[in-house]
Amino acid sequence: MLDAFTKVVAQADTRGDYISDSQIDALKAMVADGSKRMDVVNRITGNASAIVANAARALFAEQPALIAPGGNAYTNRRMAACLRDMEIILRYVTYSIFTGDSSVLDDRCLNGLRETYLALGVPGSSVAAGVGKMKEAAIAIANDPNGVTRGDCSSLMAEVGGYFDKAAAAVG
Ligand code: PEB
Repeated sequence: MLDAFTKVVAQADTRGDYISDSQIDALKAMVADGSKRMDVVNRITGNASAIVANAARALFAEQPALIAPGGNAYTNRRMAACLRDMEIILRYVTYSIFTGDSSVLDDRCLNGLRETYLALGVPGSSVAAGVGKMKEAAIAIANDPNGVTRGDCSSLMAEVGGYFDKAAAAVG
């Protein structure tokens, strides 16, 4: 598992070279904006159950076959598994935001997930749609200018969106 710092070190080590100025500048900028990152993680984590529940509700409203008899979220057991999966994916996204690197999401959540859903008969495209809804909700909550020191969060929001997109693309 890497973070933004260990990734730079690993890359430099592979080259057998010192860490470059541009890499140091990028990490400096990340440290300077560290409070924004912590606020984003804190907000998403604190609202995780609402983000998951609302995304699931919206997904089932859009794709009612999922909750109809024979659907992939029909029966409480499958519904519970579905909500749990969305929560797991959201949790790994928060880890990636925190570390500024997607390796934990890639290695421990997304690796083999498409194949798992294929084997289970769970429609990956529906999971991807659910992840897309969590992305919208998470960014709306994280990017709310009220209650925090205001600043430019556009690049951080793009990074956050990228982790959700990665998760959706891995299963969709
Ligand atoms: C991935 N999901 C399920 C299983 C696994 C995962 C391994 C099988 C074992 C079990 O049922 O618990 N587990 C999950 C994950 C990690 C992990 C992400 C990462 C570390 O360890 N059903 C729907 C929706 C979708 C869904 C489209 C959005 O209709 C999910 C939610 N996942 C779903 C369902 C099952 C499942 C299992 C319904 C149960 C499938 C079944 O047993 O029929």
